[in-house]
Amino acid sequence: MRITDAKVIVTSPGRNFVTLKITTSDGVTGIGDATLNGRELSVASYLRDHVCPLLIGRDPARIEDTWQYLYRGAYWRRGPVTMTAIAAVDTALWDIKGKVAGLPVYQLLGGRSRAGVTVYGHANGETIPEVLDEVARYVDLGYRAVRVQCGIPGLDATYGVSRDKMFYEPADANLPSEATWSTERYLRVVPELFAAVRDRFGYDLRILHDIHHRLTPIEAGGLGSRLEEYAPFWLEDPVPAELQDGFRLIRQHTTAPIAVGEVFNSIWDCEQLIREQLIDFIRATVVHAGGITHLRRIFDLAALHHVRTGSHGATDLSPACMSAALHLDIAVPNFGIQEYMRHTEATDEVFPHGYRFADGYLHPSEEPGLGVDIDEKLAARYPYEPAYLPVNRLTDGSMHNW
Ligand code: KDG
Ligand code: MG
Repeated sequence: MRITDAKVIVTSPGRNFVTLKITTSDGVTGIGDATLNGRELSVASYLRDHVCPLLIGRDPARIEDTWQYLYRGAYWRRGPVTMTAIAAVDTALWDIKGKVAGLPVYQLLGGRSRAGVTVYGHANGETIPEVLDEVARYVDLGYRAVRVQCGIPGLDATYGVSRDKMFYEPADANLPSEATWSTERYLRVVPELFAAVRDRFGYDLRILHDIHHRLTPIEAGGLGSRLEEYAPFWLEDPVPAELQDGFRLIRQHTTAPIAVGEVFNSIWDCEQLIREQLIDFIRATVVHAGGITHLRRIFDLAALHHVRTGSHGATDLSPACMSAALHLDIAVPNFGIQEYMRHTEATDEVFPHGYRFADGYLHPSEEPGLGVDIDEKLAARYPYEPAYLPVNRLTDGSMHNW
């Protein structure tokens, strides 16, 4: 069996998605997500112009060799565009392998390690009472874990607080919109938010919070120590992770669990964080970290160092990524939690899939392969729409991290 076609499909059923579809000489097809929010067309071009021609004629069964060929063979290693493109190829080949074997992919990864994949959703609101109502909605839906984010008094727009409640769609304009940030105001409101959530919902619910790279290590350590009494499940992305030594400083000041990695694209971005046990959860995901093959490698390294998984799963990661993530989540020994922000109805129609939510868990598809497809005719009805993520400035106008 040989690869006979590799096609890049760009579609925007409510938001932009890039998908790679590989077809073999036996007529078996596989798909992989290649969506990089706000930079979608760079990956589409990388695939179309530089990767697809290399795939034609290759044996689709040689997943590891193809991964190494695209990683080592490019000379220019790593980076989000390259690794997202490699991820799409890798994911599509795992899909094909599963279909050829007649097995869901998780069976090829060692089989089930748990009954279901525990997920968390986002409860957000301008005010704390609004957040509490959103938490209640998730609890009623059966969620066992909820991420909480609230507006910061005195600031117009805050990360994580959006109009959409069940979806997460920050790429909101054809040029980047601007948000304002004040660390001082933020540090005042978060402990109040945690206190209110624990007061209303008690301690059985897992509560998570995303700092979105906005603090310094010492600020993050201080916040973590103030939140310890509310037992956070994790504090996510407390600081930009380029300076990995900074995490030692956080650790010196708090035992609040730390989760990092949604912008990581290779094992080299987290090797020190994992090896020195500076984090508790690694959030790298299939689409941005080199596919199932490479993410498995990261998760295995993490398992050696008491680090659990907590993959990114915002709405901008397509159902093709979510399907693949669930096969890994159900199989690996050190699974922690999976983020699950739902997709719009239009997206679900373009990407028919077999995973399902029940009682706070997602369950991967039992169909051979990944159990997800793309309806190309429907996809063609939703042309690409330029959309950027916002940028973020301090109150004096200086650029800050979004
Ligand atoms: O594309 C960026 C989003 O996926 C990101 O802002 C979402 O931080 C995020 C999260 O934790 O879901
Ligand atoms: Mg995040």
